[in-house]
Amino acid sequence: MDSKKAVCTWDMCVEGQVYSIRMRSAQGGSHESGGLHVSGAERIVTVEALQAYAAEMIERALTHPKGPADFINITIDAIPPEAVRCEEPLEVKRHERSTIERARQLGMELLREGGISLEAIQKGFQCIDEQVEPLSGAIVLDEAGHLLLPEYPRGVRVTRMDLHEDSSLWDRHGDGLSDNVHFREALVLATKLAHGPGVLGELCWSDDPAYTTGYVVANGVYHRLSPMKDVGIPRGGRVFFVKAGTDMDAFMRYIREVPVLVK
Ligand code: WAQ
Ligand code: MG
Repeated sequence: MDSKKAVCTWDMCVEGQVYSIRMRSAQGGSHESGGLHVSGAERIVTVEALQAYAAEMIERALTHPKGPADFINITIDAIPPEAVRCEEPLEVKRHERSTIERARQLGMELLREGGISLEAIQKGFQCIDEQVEPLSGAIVLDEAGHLLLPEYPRGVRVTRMDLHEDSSLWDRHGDGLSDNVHFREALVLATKLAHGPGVLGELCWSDDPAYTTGYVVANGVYHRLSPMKDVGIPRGGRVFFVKAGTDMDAFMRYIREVPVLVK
């Protein structure tokens, strides 16, 4: 199987049955019972491909750099084809800096230009840097830095998204970027999120100890920033910045339930 591509074409999406398949894994038991998050993955695929993707996700949870998971949850559900939304990928810009401080400083400036206060941005960095237990999802802050969903101390997860087989992304970036799973999955998530109700921006870097490139989304642009952390640091996370007053039930329904293919 070519794991690079979602096996869903535009025609199938509008005419045939597709499925959301998603995996989350943890160590020391399930997330609900206090286990530590190891990894997660998301695809939208045809029925013929489900078994192969399930196998790939299990492999991924068992071979993650953070160590093998002892809890793996795979959820599969059918999606009505007419519910699938297609979105253009966000514009991508690349910024490399000589130090973490400089890359982060630029990330802060870009988020400021997106209408987010310095307090909120600093709190966002703190939420990722100072997490006591690994985040398994994103922290949601308003533009002033207030926690919008305090009932989710480990974060909320975006689900039901993938890259469309015919996406322009496959050949737009050249230089091996299309083979970069971190980048591809992050751009898919960021694109879905950016179309959500009230969303102003996002801050992210990986929990993969070897992957030091992170990103911010502001004003509709996905800014890749290197380096956002030192090699060897197992802490990463996401912060979603959402306008104060946004209907958070509608926000949660969107990030969890609306299937989005990035084309
Ligand atoms: N929904 C919400 N938050 C999530 C999700 C999700 N589906 N998946 C991961 N997170 C949060 C969670 O807190 C993780 O610890 C954190 O994000 C990092 O997840 O252009 O690989 O999968 O090269 O490690 C950035 C790519 C890669 C930059 C980010 O994130 C680039 C990455 P990871
Ligand atoms: Mg990861």
